[in-house]
Amino acid sequence: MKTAFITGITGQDGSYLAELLLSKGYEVTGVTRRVSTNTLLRIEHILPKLKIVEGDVTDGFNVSKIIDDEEPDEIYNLAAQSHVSTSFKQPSLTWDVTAGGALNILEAIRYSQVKKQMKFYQASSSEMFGKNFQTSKRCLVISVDGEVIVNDPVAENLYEIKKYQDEKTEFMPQSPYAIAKLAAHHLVRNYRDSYGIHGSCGILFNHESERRGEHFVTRKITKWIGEFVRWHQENPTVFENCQLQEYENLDTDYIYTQGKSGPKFPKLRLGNLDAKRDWGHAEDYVNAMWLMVQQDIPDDYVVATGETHSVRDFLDVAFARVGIDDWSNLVVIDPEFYRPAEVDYLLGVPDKAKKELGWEIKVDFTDLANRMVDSDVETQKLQRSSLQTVPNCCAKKG
Ligand code: NAP
Ligand code: G4F
Repeated sequence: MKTAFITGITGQDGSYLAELLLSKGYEVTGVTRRVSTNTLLRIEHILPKLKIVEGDVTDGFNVSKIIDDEEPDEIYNLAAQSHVSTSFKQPSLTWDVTAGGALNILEAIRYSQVKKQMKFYQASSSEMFGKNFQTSKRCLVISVDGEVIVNDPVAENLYEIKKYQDEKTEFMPQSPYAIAKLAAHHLVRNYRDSYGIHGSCGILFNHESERRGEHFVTRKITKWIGEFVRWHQENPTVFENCQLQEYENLDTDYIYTQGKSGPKFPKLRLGNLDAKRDWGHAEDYVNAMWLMVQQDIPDDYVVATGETHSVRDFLDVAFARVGIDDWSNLVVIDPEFYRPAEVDYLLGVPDKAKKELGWEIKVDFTDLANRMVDSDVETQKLQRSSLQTVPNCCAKKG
């Protein structure tokens, strides 16, 4: 039986990866940090099948001890301070976890007795490209038989310029998070070249899911929609003749239906709506991680859908799912959510992963947004009905 060790098992990707590896018959060990709250929610359903060890990737001794004890066949380093905005506020912590953590694992592998049998996966990120992209030019005017009839490079409007990132695009990171990820990325390459470690980096573009952390923009939007739909349903008299999108815009912070004295609901506060991302589903992306590790020769791969959409596009699709065509009165632009430096545009070309790993996506942009909205609406519905059910111990005795 193959064994795998996952750091970051309590996170979005860690939970899907653990499920995937269990389904393939692996024995899976995951590291969790001792914290004062419950971080096991995403893996609660598979906990009995996992081995959980206490640890922290910033503690090199702890990491070495776990790797020595477990001697896993495969190590997946998903642990990170992964929130870009937070990395501007806590750059030092972000560096220690995201760059230092990777170094601690690589050192542990380097000195392990079974180094040659271990395969390592590092969670690199499209954030490393930052402001940079490449371009390709495609002529839009062709004749019926496919022949290019205009070939004048000056006539720019006859051409489509595609901006994209792939394995050959130079990195130009824009945040402490991206810089720490880039350091880890180079460390893997350096340890591969210097010590023959089987280390691969997945340069993964944004991937989301029903389990996405609540402070990333997609989940922040869908969670708000779930709560808003619930509020709408809990105020049946107020909403008797009111379509979901008909609200009074009395001030910038709240949604009202009957003037300022009536029930109100805080608007959705967001930052830059024009940023574009290549968004896929996490379940598809953990499969790419596993495929990389199965290769004989370690390498780095871009994993992406090949499509880009703005935050605005995501809002359109997510609100449409609950019947709202115009969300402009429900959203407030709040400068607090702007970043000191932004990554404006990400569109990955995953040709290498498709060709060499046979990797494909199953969930597209619209399916992703719909699944996330449905899940948050359902979660709120369940919470509402559990509140309405009077527990036996509290029910009035007749
Ligand atoms: P996530 O949900 O934020 O999960 C991060 C995980 O790291 C959590 O399990 C967290 O544990 C753990 N962690 C944080 N600090 C740690 C420490 N000091 N020691 C041990 N564990 C620690 O992130 P994700 O979306 O699943 O992403 C997984 C990895 O892929 C991350 O490295 C992320 O940077 C990278 N990545 C993500 C994307 C994306 O779009 N999702 C794209 C490219 C790369 P707690 O539960 O205790 O906080
Ligand atoms: O959802 P985000 O916070 O994701 P971001 O910054 O792209 O980072 C995620 O993807 C990376 C891969 O490219 C990962 F490496 C990283 O760990 C993380 O998973 O923000 C997406 C975009 C940004 O341009 C941001 O400025 O949405 C914009 N945005 C607008 N309003 C917002 C908000 N982002 C957040 N988090 N919150 C807002 O209110």
